[in-house]
Amino acid sequence: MKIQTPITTKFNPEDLISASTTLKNFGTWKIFTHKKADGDALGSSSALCAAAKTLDKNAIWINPDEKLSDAYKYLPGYELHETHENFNFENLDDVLYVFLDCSNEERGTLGLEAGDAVNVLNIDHHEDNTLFGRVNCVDGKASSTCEMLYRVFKAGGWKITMDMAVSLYTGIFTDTGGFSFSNTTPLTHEIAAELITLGIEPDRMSDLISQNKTPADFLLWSRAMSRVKMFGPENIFAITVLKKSDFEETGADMTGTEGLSSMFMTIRGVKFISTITEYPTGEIRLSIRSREGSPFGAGEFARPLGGGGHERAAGAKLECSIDNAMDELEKLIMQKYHECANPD
Ligand SMILES: [Mn+2]
Repeated sequence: MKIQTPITTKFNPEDLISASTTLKNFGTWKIFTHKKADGDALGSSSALCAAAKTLDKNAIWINPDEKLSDAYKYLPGYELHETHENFNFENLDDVLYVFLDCSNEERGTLGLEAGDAVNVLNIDHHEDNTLFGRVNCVDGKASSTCEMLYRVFKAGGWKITMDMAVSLYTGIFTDTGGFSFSNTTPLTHEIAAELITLGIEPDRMSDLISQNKTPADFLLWSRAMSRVKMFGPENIFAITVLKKSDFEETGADMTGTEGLSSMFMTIRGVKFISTITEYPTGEIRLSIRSREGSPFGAGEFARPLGGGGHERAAGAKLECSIDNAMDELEKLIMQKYHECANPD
């Protein structure tokens, strides 16, 4: 297993200038993001494609997912994205590979090996980013990759068009849970304010982003809700499970789980939750959330399981059968809880 060390050094604002200069130096940008792309992954990809237009660059937007969430169809250029699970990264003079919202080179389209001599620009806000790019612009304190991208655009003196604003606002809104998570800073609000000044309508954006569940998604969610198990001291832990058959029987697809884990965080007193999802491939993945008062953070729980993410939101894999997954996860959580309660 690869040990990922969280970034402890302070972010250097010069990195914003390096990122914008690097973008300006290349004629073609191939834009990559992580698997199971969320609002920030898609918003930042779309924003960078929109920026390419204003700078007369050639941009190609590439995703590893076969199907992207329909909820983000409104993003400018959404219909132009391509799907590649694997990609042949080559060292070409005028081609820049831009990775957005990826904490390491394995989270998205595969094919890039750490240390490959190709032009990679890595723009992200994950604290556990492995700085795998030739140029890295990573601030673990930023709310979102869209916030990072806005700062890169500003550092380059680029004009923010309405298309760019719609995309940037989407990523900032979704990664901050509508400006409600602890990653929301004065800067986040300042950027949002400027996007609103440019013409963004917050009520319209909120409807576009939040009012997007299908009836099948609700049937799926009701199954997850009916299986919630709460445990631990004062029931601060909650877990649930969705099986492959739940997707087949409700008609929901894998994008239907977006927002589900955050919804479980609304249970009074719950400080840490994890949703187990069985993928069509049989792979079992955990979506993890934590809040103030949890004995350990989401990222801290995910890392020993080969996963990663932020303090408050993370993901990992679970190696067991789906029928034992709830028991297995409960055991892992209680183990971690006892470890934290009795260090040594
Ligand atoms: Mn993000």
